[in-house]
Amino acid sequence: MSRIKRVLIVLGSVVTVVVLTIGGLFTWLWTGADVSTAGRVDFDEKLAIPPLAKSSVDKDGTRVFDLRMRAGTTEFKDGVKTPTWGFNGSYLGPTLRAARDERVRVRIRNDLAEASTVHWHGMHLPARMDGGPHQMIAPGAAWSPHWTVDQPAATLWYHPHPHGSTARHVARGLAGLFLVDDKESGRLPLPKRYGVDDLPLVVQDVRFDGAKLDTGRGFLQNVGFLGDRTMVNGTLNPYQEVHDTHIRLRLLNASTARTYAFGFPDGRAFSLIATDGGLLERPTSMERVRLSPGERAEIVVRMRAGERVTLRSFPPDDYGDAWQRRFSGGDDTFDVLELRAADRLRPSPRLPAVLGRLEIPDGEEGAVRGRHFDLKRSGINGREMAMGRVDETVTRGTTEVWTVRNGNGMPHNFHVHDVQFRVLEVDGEKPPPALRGPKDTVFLPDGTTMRLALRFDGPADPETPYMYHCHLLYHEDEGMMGQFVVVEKGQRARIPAPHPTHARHTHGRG
Ligand SMILES: [Cu+2]
Repeated sequence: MSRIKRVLIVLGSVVTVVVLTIGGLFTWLWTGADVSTAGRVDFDEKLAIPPLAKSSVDKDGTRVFDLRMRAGTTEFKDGVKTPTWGFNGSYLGPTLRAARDERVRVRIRNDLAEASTVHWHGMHLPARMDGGPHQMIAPGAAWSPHWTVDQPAATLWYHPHPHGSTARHVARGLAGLFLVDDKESGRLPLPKRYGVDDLPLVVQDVRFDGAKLDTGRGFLQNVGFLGDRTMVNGTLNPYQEVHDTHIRLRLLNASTARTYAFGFPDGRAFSLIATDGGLLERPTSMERVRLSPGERAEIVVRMRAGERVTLRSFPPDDYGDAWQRRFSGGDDTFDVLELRAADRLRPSPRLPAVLGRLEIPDGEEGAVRGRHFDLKRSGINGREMAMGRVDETVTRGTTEVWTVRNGNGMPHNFHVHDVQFRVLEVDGEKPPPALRGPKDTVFLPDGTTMRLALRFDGPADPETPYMYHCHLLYHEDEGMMGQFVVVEKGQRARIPAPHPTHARHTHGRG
């Protein structure tokens, strides 16, 4: 009897200790999982503005740029040398800029010790020039894609896309902006002096491990790497002096996994003027703009003389359940940039009431077919990405309606190469204003279904696929990606050349 009692007491104590330990561990994990830099950033570093890339014009009128991918070190903090990668410099890259209808050529040289690619995110261009995982540039090799810019003014960007290694290459510093201009937007009274009242903001979250950039994914972070602070254009604690009453911010979320909701602590409204692929039809006043990885937004902020205003990222609305919010970044707050207004400001012209006209069909008339995409971390439509398999074949010159659904219990987003699409519906409703402009990447919290209208009017190439994928780069690298080709009517897709499917980090095709 007493022996059984003793056993029971010991057993009871063990169970109590285990329960308390697990409970304590969970409480510790839960309370330590959200991050905030609100009110804790010194803003003592002048914001770096990425230089405009030099270019020359060929005899045939082609604008030619040079980009060199290389390794180096960057001093983010005084006296601390961090190993990084960059284009033409040690971190990030210059801003390429070209006008609609211009022919461009970019001479890229890979001086890294491993193969990579350069993808033109948001650009409408032939599949062979797209810089996806089929256009690998071996170490020491060069690649010179060329195309005619054939889309409205927009804030696009470029970054590597080697299958299985994209997150690592982007997080090392390989990213830059590509601004497209056009005549119509050039005539609008919008802030347009680069680096003065028109500020490019490449936003990334980082975490330092000593001098090194940490890229490790934390326990329970199922979206990928999440940093504990942000930087803009490679500047930690950035401030920018401004001298105009209207300041245009071209926001790019160049983070590998984090979703931001940008706004201002004083609750001031700003005007959203452009989304991923260019201008909205009219400016829309709002207090927050949510950007998942890869998305862009252009906003105009009104400044008062002498004030200091913080651009903050707030916990995004509708990010997921409490678990996702806590462990995947949805409860986090960051002070991103301080705008310091001069004591006297130049008055900016009023924003125009009408900005542009959406060049994307609404898809309800003349859409030849629909397709469905089920987003799962294990793969899209139940299949993990395979380089040698074409998932979808699209006929050139047609409009399609794609239904994209995320029921995977975690946030995802969806990016389609080559096109700017129109969001028709979000969960059966008309999309909110921030999704009414041209888009190439959309955020889908768990439980969301979106219908998108896409028009495929580029050249057909049955042998070279474009990608569609989750732009949370950890998910993309894991295989949350598929391939489509654009063909002439009646043409068949031809399977891309055989490719090792297991050696994810060694696809070297010069
Ligand atoms: Cu995802």
